[in-house]
Amino acid sequence: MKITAADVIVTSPSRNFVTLKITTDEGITGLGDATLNGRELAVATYLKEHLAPLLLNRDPHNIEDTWQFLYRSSYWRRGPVTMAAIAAVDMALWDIKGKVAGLPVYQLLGGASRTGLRTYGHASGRDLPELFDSIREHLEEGYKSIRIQTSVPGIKSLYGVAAQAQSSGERYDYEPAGRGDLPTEEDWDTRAYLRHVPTVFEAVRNEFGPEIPLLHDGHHRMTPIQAAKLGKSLEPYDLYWLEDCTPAENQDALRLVRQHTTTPLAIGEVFNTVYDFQTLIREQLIDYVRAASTHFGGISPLKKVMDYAALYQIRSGFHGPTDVSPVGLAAQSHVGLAIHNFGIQEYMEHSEATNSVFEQSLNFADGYLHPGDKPGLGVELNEEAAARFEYQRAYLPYNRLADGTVHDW
Ligand code: EZ4
Ligand code: CO
Repeated sequence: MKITAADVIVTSPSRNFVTLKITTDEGITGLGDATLNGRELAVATYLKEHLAPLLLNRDPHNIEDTWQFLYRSSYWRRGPVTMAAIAAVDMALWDIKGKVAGLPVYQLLGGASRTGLRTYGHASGRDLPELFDSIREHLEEGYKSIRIQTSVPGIKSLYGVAAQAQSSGERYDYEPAGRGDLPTEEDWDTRAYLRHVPTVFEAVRNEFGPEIPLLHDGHHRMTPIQAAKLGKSLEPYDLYWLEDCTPAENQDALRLVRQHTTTPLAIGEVFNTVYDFQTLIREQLIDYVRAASTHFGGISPLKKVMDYAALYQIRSGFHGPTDVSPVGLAAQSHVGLAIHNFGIQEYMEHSEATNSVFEQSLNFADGYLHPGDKPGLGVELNEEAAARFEYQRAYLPYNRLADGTVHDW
């Protein structure tokens, strides 16, 4: 079998997505997700200009060889653009292999280790009553675990909620990539945040009891000692995890945080390769691997990093915002179903418009996600529908402190 075409489809049903479609001489096609939120066209160009010509005439069955060839032959390694492009190729080849075998990809990865993937959803609100409503809504939809983000008194932007959703009053279903020519500026004050967050968790525990697993995302905004302080102050509320407490570039920072708190830590949504996790896993500085198949080079390296993490009882918590497309979500759901050390899957439902473009066998019921049993990844792209949603430039927001200094967002 030979690859005869590698096409890149950019579409924007509610938000931008970049999808690679690989076609073979036997007419079998495979899909891969190459969406890099706010920088989508860089990956589309990387794929079109640099990888597509290398794929033609290759045997699609040689997934590992193709991955190594694309990773090593570029000379320039790693980085989100390169790794999202390689991820799309890797996923598309697993999709093809599954279709040829007549099996869903999780079967090729060793078969199911569980009946479904436990998920968590995002609850947020401007104040406690609004947050409680959001939590109740998620519980009614079947979610058994919930991420909590709220506004902080004195800060104008509602942390964890898109500026657009704030102004329109919509429920925060979509990731905060604001469409427009310039990013939205938000404000931030870490001291106010550190005072406020424990009071929110105390109120949520008082209202909803001790059982629900609760999560929180710090979005790289704290210094190590601030993160240590937050971890300690949240210990009475028994968090499932505290995510991205410090900026991801500095892995050494986690040693300090770890010495001070038993709040479990999750990190890695902006990581691209196993090397970003190497110290964190070997020194047991984290509890959950937050990588997404899309930004981590695909299914093959995600399975490998989880096998490495298993040596240290570290589990998965794959990044699952809506900027991971249904193809990327399916890819990591197959991995999650197959590995023994699965932890939890983040799940934000895609919009109806997104689901009209990506037809999926994935299903969500009673808080559990399953990639379905269609051969391959279980996602097909409706190209006619995709063509109806034209790309629109979009940016993530950014933060400034009261004195005008740019801060991590
Ligand atoms: O801001 O995916 O845990 N989830 C997150 C996401 C990220 C976006 C960035 O593209 O932190 O909401
Ligand atoms: Co996050």
